Amino acid sequence: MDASTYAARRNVLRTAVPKGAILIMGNAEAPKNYVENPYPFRQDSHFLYYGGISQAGLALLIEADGSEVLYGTPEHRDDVIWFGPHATLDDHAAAAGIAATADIGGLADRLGTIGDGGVAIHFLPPYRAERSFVLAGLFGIDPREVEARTSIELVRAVNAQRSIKEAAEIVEIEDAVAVTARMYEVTMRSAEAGRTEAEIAAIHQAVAVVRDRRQAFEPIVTVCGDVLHNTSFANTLEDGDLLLVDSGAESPLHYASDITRTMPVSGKFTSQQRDIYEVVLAANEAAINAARPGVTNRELHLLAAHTVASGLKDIGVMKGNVDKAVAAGAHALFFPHGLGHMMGLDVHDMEDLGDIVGYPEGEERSTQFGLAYLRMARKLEPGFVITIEPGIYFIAALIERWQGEKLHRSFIRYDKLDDFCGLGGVRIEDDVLITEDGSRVLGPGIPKTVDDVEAAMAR
Ligand SMILES: [Mn+2]
Repeated sequence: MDASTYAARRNVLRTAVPKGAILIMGNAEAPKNYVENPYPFRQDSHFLYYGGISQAGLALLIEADGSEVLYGTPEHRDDVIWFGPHATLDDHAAAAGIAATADIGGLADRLGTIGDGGVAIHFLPPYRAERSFVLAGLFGIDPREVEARTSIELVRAVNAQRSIKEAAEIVEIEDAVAVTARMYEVTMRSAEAGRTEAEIAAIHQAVAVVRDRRQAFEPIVTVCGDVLHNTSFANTLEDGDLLLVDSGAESPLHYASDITRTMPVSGKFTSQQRDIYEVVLAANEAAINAARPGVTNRELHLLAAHTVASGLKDIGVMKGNVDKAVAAGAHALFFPHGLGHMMGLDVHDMEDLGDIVGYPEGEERSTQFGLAYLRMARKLEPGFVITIEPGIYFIAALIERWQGEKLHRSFIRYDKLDDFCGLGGVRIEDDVLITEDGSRVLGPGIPKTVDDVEAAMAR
């Protein structure tokens, strides 16, 4: 993407927020255990969207008259010792189509002058504590007052703009998914009894690392898929286990991908695993086939829930009227999370802006268990990129709790659940673009049917 792309995006934003100045803050380095040993740098996604500059310590100010200034730290004569020949602040500004640069040391004074003139300064809510302190310093206020000073007008404008992906953004996402597809190809070939989750996680991520790509988030690689946010790699794979992998590489411009596949360590699903897998696959495909403009993501979620409940009834785990079971939320014992989320520069795109991204104004999250975890409920539009990631899990502690509380006994056959203990979890996740008349799964195909997964695992 070149300077004209970023300039055009800023023009759209300027038109959507016509009055006042707009301040887009870049990220600073984040110390891990002491200042000089930071976490790997990741630029703020809004800053990437409007400027594309992956460099710490910058701020972009769009003044009320439309003039733009990139604020940063001027070159120090010793910088070349540590960084070698490198792009200067002026180089970065030129690449982003920003006409002027200034010392960030003068930003507070400039903001003060603008504010004294009675002009509003719009900025987005901070998601890092350090940002709150920086903003507090810039505006001369208490850090606890920063949240209340953020601009809902700017939040709405950014959400509206970034929700609709441009063609060049889809290219980036498909590039990210393509690398992720290679990660899964190697992983399906490598997963076997005796190897550890850590070994598989290393093999999996290496495919991205050797291409100089980062992960969009910390991957899940586990034989305990029933622990939904399992970040441990401590187990050894055994025949009979299901290995669940949820991961995604970043594109060169830091767009995300987010894919989940579940595979049998032995290379062949048991008949019980296959039964459960086929239900999750049916839910994944039903939601993808139904995804189109005008449909709400809540409807897709409930369609997937219906498919899960219906399939589990066929298997003998659930019973009764499927519509009533889903309305009551009984399926959430097995499918407790939401169907998916927006994806773009962030793996959960723009979640720093809050529920405004996933919920239309005036609509709140449900309080029902399961549906409450649906991050994205709003009506789909062409250009949205969403994940579709239904799953079925046998979570012993949750089953025990529900059974103890005698919950949904008319829909759940608790007496049958002992047979499924130890199965873990199955999730199948794809990244999906909403098109003018339907949807398209992004990236090259990644083995998903029982036959294709088993074939990809064959050695
Ligand atoms: Mn996801």
